[in-house]
Parts: sequence; C-alpha cells; structure tokens
Amino acid sequence: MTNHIRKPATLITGANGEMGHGLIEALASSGSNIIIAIDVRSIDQSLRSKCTETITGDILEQLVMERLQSEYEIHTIYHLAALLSTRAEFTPESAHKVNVEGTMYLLKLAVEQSRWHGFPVKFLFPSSIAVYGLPSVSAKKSAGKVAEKDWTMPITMYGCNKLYCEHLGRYYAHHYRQLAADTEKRGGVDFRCIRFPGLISAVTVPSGGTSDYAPEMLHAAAQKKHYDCFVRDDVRIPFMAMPDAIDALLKLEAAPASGLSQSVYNITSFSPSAGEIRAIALRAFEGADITFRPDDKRQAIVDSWPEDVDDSAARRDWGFAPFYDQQRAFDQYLIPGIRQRYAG
Ligand code: AKB
Repeated sequence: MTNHIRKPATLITGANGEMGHGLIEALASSGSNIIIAIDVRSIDQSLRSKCTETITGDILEQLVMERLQSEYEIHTIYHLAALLSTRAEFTPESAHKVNVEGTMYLLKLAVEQSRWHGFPVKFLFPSSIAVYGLPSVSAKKSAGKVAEKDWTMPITMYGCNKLYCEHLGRYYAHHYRQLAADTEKRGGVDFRCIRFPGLISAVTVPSGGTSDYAPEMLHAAAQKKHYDCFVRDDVRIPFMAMPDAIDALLKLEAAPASGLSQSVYNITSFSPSAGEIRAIALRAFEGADITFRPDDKRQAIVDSWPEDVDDSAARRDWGFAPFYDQQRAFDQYLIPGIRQRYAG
C-alpha cells in the first residue's frame, strides 16, 4: 500500500514485454517517475528495483483495476499490454478481450483518475502498421509511403483491435459522455498514439508477432542456430530499433498538447527486405545459417502491411527523429548488442 499522500504515478501495462523493458529502463534512468508496472507474468527481477511497485495481475480483472484506482494517483499510462498479430490469429476472441476490452478498462481508469486529481491523464497507446491492409503485393509496392488516413483495412484481429482502439481513445478524449448534463465532468483523457513499425531489440526476443522474423533471424544467427525464415526474401516492411521506439513514446508524452494536430502518428526508420537482413546477419555472425521457407499464411499478413509509411506528421508536430538509421541500427546497436547477449 502506498503512503496516503499520493504522488503522481506512471502506470505501465504489459511491463514485462519487449517495450516494457526498454521503457522502464528509460523512465527509471530519468529518476523522476513513480513507476507502477503491471503484467500477467511476473516482472523480471532486473526491472523490479527500477519500479515503485510491480503487480502481477490481469487488467481484465476488476479487482486489479479497483486497486489501481484506490492506491495511486496516475497521471500517465503507457498501455503496452497486447496479444500481437500471429498469436492473436490463434486466439482471436481472447485477443479481442485483451486488446480491446483491456484498453477500454484502462481508458475508464484514466477517466476516473482525472476526475479525482483534476488533471488530464496522458494515455500513450502503441498501435501498429498492422492497422493497414494493402490488397495485393503490387498495390503494396506502388503505395509508397502510406499516410495515416490511407489503406486502413486490416486483415488480422490484432490490426482490427488496434484500429478500433485508436478510435476508442479519440472517443474517450473528445466525445465521452457527450450527452451527459454534467459535461464538465467529461473524462480528462489525453490520448496519444503511435503506429509502430516492426521493432528489433538487441536485448529481448519477441514472441507472437509476424514481423518477428527480423529479430528472430539475428538472434538465431548470433547463436549459430539454423533459422527458417517464414517470409520470402523480397518482403519489405518498415522497422525501427527498439531504443528509437522508446524515445518516440517519451517524446510524444512530453510534447505540448497544443502542438499535436492529430491523435495517431506513423513513425518509422528503415525498410530492409528479409533478404537484406539475412545478408547482414551472414556478414556479422560467423556460422549464421538462414534459409527461406515462407509460410504462405503469415506471408499474406506481411504482404498486407506497407513497405513504408509517411511519418512527416510526427516529425512536424513533436520532433520525431530516429537516431538509428539502417546502417547505424545494425552497426552500432543490433550487431554489437546481440553479439554481447550471447557471448561466453
Ligand atoms: C507484430 O508483428 O504483430 C507486431 C507489429 C508489427 O505490430 N510486431
């Protein structure tokens, strides 16, 4: 139980996931945050010391939400909990519960929190390139840099969930209880959303995603393990190094609301083909053994995602600028970081 003088806290859901690891490290290093980390899995020991409190619990459980409401004064929520695109296809109804109902419970918590402490609650929501649905490989290749308003016809449950939650967040921020007499009590939700590309971390390996072939390939190569890549060598989607993804979340959170012209932003850094990633892995890791054995069903998902996205709005409104372009991402972060992870 926290002390009765409730200090402004930051809540991170899905805290034990790939983004959660990076975000907790970054927030803890800035030192100014009371971090409440929640995940259905036990939070890694390495993260516990960096958090004020760690909760092993499910955001779908009402008691968990009531505890968060009663014990903390939450001013910022990073809602990272989600079932990613591949895993969600095997359990679509569970994915809907986690990805959509879980998000709605968190938005409701934000409304209640803002009523208590009188400040808007910043709600940082990671969406995805999975909200896009290009109808064919030729359309994908001719689409070029896809803007936020175009091609939003997702073919996965995860993509549908993320697209709907983008609208849900906008609703809670601007239209919630619009017919209520006491409109001044509308929820103070400051919803801010980033559509992330595929993310590659040197320190964690993803699970359940369809863009996972890129990190899986690199981490397998560093361990001299054979890897059958489940997409064709010519497939191309946007990617980003994990540190840039974390920096983008923090930069959007810190941006003045007055400068944000939209609630949903594309960001990206580089768009290598799977074959180009393989070539880099073969050069970097002696003994790398990577073949292509496309899984037609997962390939169809990746073929529906854009080759590139237009992130000019993020660059204009809140100064998004990735540090790691493709060369720097592999040479300065991924190869040395992954090599070190498996050294010895
Ligand atoms: C996935 O592959 O499902 C995610 C994503 C692209 O959002 N990494």
